[in-house]
Amino acid sequence: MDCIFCKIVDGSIPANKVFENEEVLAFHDINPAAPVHVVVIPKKHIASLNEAEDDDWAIMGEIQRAARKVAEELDIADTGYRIVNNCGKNGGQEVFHIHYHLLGGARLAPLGV
Ligand code: IU
Repeated sequence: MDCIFCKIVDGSIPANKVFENEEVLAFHDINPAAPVHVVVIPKKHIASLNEAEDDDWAIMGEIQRAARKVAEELDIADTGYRIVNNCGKNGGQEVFHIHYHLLGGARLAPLGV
C-alpha cells in the first residue's frame, strides 16, 4: 500500500518519534503549526475517521492515551493543548491514514473557518 504513514510505521521512511507501543506511534510533525506539534497515529492503516470500524474504537482510545502521555512528557500538559483530527476534504485531511494532531506550547487560536 502506498501510504506514507504506513512507511513511517514500518521504518522505511524516517520520523522523529516521541512515543511508540504495539498499537500507536507518535512523531514530531515535519511542518509544525505550533511550538509542539506531534502526529499520533494507529499502526493499523485506517484511512480516516469515516473508515473506522467497530473493532477500531479501542485504538482511538489508545491514541488519546498516547497523546496525553506525550503532552506530559513534552511538558505541555499543565498549560493545555489541543488534539485535532482532520477528516476528509473539508476537514483539511491530506494524509489518508487516520491521525490526530497534538498541538501546544502556546495559546492556540480559536477554531473556525
Ligand atoms: P492532515 O491532517 O492530513 O492535513 O495532516 C497531515 C500532517 O502530516 C501535516 O501536518 C504534515 O506536516 C504531516 N506530515 C508529517 O509529519 N510527515 C510526513 O512525512 C508527511 C506529513 I507526507
